[in-house]
Parts: sequence; structure tokens; C-alpha cells
Amino acid sequence: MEKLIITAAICGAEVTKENNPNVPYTVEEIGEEAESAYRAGASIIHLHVRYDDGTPTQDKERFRECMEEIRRRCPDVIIQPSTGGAVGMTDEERLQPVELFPEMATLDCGTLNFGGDEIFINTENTIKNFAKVMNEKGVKPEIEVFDKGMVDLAVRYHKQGYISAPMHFDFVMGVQMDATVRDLSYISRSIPEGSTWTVAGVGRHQIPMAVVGIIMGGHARVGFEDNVYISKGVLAKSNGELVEKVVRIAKEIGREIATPEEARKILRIKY
Ligand code: KMH
Ligand code: ZN
Repeated sequence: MEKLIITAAICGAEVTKENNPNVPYTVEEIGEEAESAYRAGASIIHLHVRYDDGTPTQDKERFRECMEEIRRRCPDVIIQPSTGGAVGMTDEERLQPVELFPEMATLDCGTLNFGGDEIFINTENTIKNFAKVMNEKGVKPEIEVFDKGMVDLAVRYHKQGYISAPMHFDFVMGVQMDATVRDLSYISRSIPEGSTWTVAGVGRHQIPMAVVGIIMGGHARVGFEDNVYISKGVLAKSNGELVEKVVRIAKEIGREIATPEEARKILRIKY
């Protein structure tokens, strides 16, 4: 089986220090959390950024600062900015980090309920435009899908020339679709031959879904964006602690961990 790529979603836009005081806000804190995940074995940092008071932002200059800080601490790590940002942001706001030519960025492939009255809006024109801009800039999309219809949409857009192959999918389980072995098994069999995939289980599903992904030959995403606990009722001290747990489990069941360089080869990222 190919080596395991671990993505650390270190910050997100929704969790706060009230959920876990170790959620990073400042440039320094974001750098520290990225480094803890990288040292533990993460090869990709999925990145949202905040202002010092915790407000999420897609501001290009704030992204630039945070990316420089991450590169200073983890020179070879793959940085994958979010283009999802936070619910309610405009497309223009959301796309800003792509102007920094990151190696990857997320491409959310549909609209969904995001809890309470919140709706995370991704119209067909938004998705096509984001995909087109990423393609033009040589940024590899991490295709975020929250249900099977989003896979079908991404495949249609690939056929129409908006998304290049090989495609890399991130299956977010436990928001729209259930975080079950059945659903992960179904969705991971629904992507084109030659594609790669990662699973991100939300909340208590994070580690169990990562384990299923490891066994099935997929890749795994962990981190504060999706879950702030290391075990039931115990807050994680850092993103690194969550990555360490996945590394431990993967090694126990015989799956080696990919370095950033190996992750680039697996994902066919030109560097
Ligand atoms: N914060 C969500 C509204 C992404 O990073 O692309 C969007 C999100 C997905 O987290
Ligand atoms: Zn995100």
C-alpha cells in the first residue's frame, strides 16, 4: 500500500479558544501548531487564518504572513489554504490565498447545511470559477466533498475541463453524510480510477474514520478544525498530539507515513 499522507487541519474557521484554548489565532500560534503537526508526521497543512482576536479572515496578506511563518518552521511542508473560509464570506474574499500560488487549495464542490441557520454556499458558477482560477495558477485542488453528489459534480467538471486529473478528494464525514464505514466505502469507490482520497471525520468520528481510511488505502486528515479532543472528554494539547495518535495507529497496522516529498509524488504535485 502507498505511504499515508496525513493532512493537519490546524485551525479552521469555526472552532475557538473556548472550545480548546490551544486553537491557534496569531501568526506565531499558527506557526507553532503547524510545526507540531509537521514534526509529528503531517505532510500537508490545511490552512485557515485568523486575526489575533480569533476572527477568521481570507486576507491575502494575513495568509502570506502565516505561510511564511509555516515555511520558516517547516520548509518542505505542503501548505493547502482553504478557499472555503468562513460561512458568509464572498467569493472574492475566499479566493485571495490562491493569488499566493500555493501548491494546493481546497475546492468545495457543493452547497450544504452547516449547523443552525448557517448555509455554506457554493453555487455551480462559484465552483467552476474557483476551479478555473486554480487550474490557471497551477494550484492542485483538494476537492472537498460532503456527499456523493459532490463527487459527481467534480467528475462532470473534470470532463468539462475545469478540473485536471489526477484528482484528489477529501471526504468530509459527519457533516452532511454519515461518518460510517458503509458511506466511506461507497463514496471512495465512486471516484475516477487514478484519483487519490483523504478522509476527514468530524468530531468523535475523526480517529475512527482515519483508521478506516488507513486500512482502505486512503489518506487521513486530523486537526482542530474538525475535532478538538484527543479522547472522550479530554482536550488535545496540540494538533501534533492528534497527528501522533494517527501515526501510532498507522505504524501498528503496517502503514508507513509519507514525507512531504513523498506526498508530492503520490499526489502528482509539480514542485
Ligand atoms: N469553514 C467552512 C465554511 C474549506 O476549508 O474549504 C468551509 C471549510 C471548507 O472549512
Ligand atoms: Zn477548512
